[in-house]
Amino acid sequence: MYTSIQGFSEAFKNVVSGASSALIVTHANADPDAVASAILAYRILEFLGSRGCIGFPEGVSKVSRSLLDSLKIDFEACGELRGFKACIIVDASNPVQLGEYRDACLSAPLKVLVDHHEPGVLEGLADLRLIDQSASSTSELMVSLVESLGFKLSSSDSTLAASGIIFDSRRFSHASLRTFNIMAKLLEWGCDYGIAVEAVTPKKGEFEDVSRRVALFKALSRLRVEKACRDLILAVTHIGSFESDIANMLVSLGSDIAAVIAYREEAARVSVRVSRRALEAGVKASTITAYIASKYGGEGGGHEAAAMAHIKVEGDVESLTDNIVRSLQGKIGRICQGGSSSGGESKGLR
Ligand SMILES: [Mn+2]
Repeated sequence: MYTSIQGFSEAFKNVVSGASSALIVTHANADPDAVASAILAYRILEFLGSRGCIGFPEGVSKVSRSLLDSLKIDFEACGELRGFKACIIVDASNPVQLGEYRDACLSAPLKVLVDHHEPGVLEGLADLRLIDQSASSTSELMVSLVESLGFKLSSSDSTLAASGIIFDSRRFSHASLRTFNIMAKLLEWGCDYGIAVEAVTPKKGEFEDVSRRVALFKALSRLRVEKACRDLILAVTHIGSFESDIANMLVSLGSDIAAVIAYREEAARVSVRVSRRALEAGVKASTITAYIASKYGGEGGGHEAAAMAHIKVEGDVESLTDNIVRSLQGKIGRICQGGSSSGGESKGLR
């Protein structure tokens, strides 16, 4: 596995050059980072004389759609899903995230992964991988790759890549010297910074969307709140959609570990966010989702502060929610005590 661009770039060039057909795929409902990374992978293949097409599982997010349209980004979407010589996976760590492209990707003889999430199942399946959790975004890694291969992006591709970086770094809340160097490079290549920022800034009306507000209050009405690890607040609830938004809101309201379950027949997504306090106590969102995935059967992945688990579900969502509360209380207790004691005794908030 490569953690830096040197080395990876050479190896990538060697294995991918001339590949007659490659599938480029990313996580479902692709956000601007995922979309920009996929487009950059497409341009890189073109530069190396290979042919690729892009598969966006379940399509792209609303924000990504308007970016692709306004910047008039062109690429070939995949038609028939067979016979790929290579699969290039960007910004995803687990097969479940690849949706309808999963089998076509995993059956390709050559699999390449570029990602900045905590390593998941795909790490072990990829023949060549660049995983760098210190990167603000996968777009940042892809721009470095473009640079090290020695070509330039067009101005619209540069704007798209900048949007990916701005979006995933939460407007540079997580950024490094490299992030800013890469941004400088994109500006040199003609990135329109104003457009890039504007595109990923939530519009006022988005927060006022009635279905989102209703979801928030439903989620609050079903909220279970418990203390874990002395004074960390664990908040767990379930909802049909907007689970990630709601998990973010629960942390901004003061909870330390928020887990929001989105239930779909026999399967569920659990979105987890943790506060700075939780991180200081050693409780990471990616550890929580890995634990949930192993306990319920599924896949978990993400970052220290934000992560998602996809699990299989039996029974009703109310008992699943209760069950998750109890097991997380125990797990968090064990993490805080350095993984020794069983923890988990109930200390309900009244
Ligand atoms: Mn990303």
